[in-house]
Amino acid sequence: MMTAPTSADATHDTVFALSSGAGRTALAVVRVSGPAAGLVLDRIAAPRPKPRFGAFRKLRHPDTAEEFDHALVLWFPGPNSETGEDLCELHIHGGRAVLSATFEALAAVPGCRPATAGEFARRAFENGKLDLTTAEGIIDLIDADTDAQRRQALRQASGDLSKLYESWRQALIGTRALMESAIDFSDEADVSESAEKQALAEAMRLANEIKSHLEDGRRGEIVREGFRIVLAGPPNVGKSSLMNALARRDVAIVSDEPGTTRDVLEVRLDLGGYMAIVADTAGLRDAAGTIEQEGIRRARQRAAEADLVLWIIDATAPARDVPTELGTRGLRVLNKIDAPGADVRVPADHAVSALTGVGLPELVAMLAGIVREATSGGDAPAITQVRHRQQIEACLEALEAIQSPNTLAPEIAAEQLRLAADALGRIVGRIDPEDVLDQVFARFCIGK
Ligand SMILES: Nc1nc2c(ncn2[C@@H]2O[C@H](COP(=O)(O)OP(=O)(O)OP(=O)(O)O)[C@@H](O)[C@H]2O)c(=O)[nH]1
Ligand SMILES: [Mg+2]
Repeated sequence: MMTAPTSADATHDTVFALSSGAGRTALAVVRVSGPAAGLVLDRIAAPRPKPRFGAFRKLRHPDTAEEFDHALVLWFPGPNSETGEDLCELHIHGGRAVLSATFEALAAVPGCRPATAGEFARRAFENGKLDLTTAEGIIDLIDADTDAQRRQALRQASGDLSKLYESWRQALIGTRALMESAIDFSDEADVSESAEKQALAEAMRLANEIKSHLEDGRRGEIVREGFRIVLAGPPNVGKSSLMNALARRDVAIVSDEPGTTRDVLEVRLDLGGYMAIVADTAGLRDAAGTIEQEGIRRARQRAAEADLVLWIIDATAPARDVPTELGTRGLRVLNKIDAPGADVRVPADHAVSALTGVGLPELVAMLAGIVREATSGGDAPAITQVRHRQQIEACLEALEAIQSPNTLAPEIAAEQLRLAADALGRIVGRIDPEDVLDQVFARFCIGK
């Protein structure tokens, strides 16, 4: 994937791209953004239509005047456009030949070139039409596979998170100004002391609010990245069989030989509208060769990072107990209840047969319930990305340095408040190291 150009000249170009889906379609939307967008209409789709009104036009090559399509065209002069620049849209017929003729014609207009991935969004960001958090929401919306992901992304794309972070940032800036006034009036003890007290109280209030936002059980990240379920247990209990049954396809190799699975295998499942990532792992046992040992190490690591561990017990050989390290994120699943000699009285949270499918729908419903529980948290917007979490933690850390027994000089407290506000500024892209911007916008596809 190409990355968006960052040099200043590149943004003076006029860029074009197919913004609708690729392939043979009835209609395709080509967007053109930049100073030459109006010229594009004059040269290819004259006369230029009234701003923000659709008009039917014959499209012609700017040099040969050869007609290549009939299209609906729209004209959005900047700054009232999606990118903030002059922008036009050509709703052409969706065939490959029409599209390539359109691109050829556009490239023939001076100053026009094809857009790189995310370039439209990047321009919108640079013109203040979009903040970084909202941009990330739009990417997530395009990428969303499940209903929960779509709902959360739409919320972020409509600015819910940006508003929250921006409101805290503004409050911190205000608090810092108050703290600085304590410094300015330091020869008037009363004024200075009350300003400082007020600023400290406000910093503490914000710290508490931010802290409760951090303690959201990762629900936003779970929705976005998927709820991580790990299948673990001794060798040969049917972990891979269960994974295949859940995925409804043969993902993992199954055999009666203990130690079949040596690596971590993953499948993505839609569990009642929520994304889950189910991982099959190597059976845990002591006697094992070096490769299997590495597999076991990976299995333990995955289990430690999981949101939920399904500990599989073989009903025909219920030998081992659930290891205590699985803790409260473990669910015991008794497998092979169909097999001759199966002991169905072995204590477990649920019983299934990966072979016949008995008990599987109930297991799926149980898992969906657990994921729903883990992601529910009322109306407050949740943190959706690690990138945000890191900055919020940095913000809180800066604030906590101020509060606890306040021995800091107001100058230092003011500086801590600046650090806290800057951390939040990085989330919405007010303080924008280029590399973060490049990373975020490179995730967009071309034409967005
Ligand atoms: N009867 C019966 N056999 C099962 C069931 N689930 C798995 N098996 C059998 O148990 C054996 C082991 O199954 P696997 O799915 O490979 O077990 P595993 O836990 O992944 O094993 P390792 O990868 O070696 O740790 C195979 O012969 C399966 O056919 C079940 O529900 N009923
Ligand atoms: Mg296996």
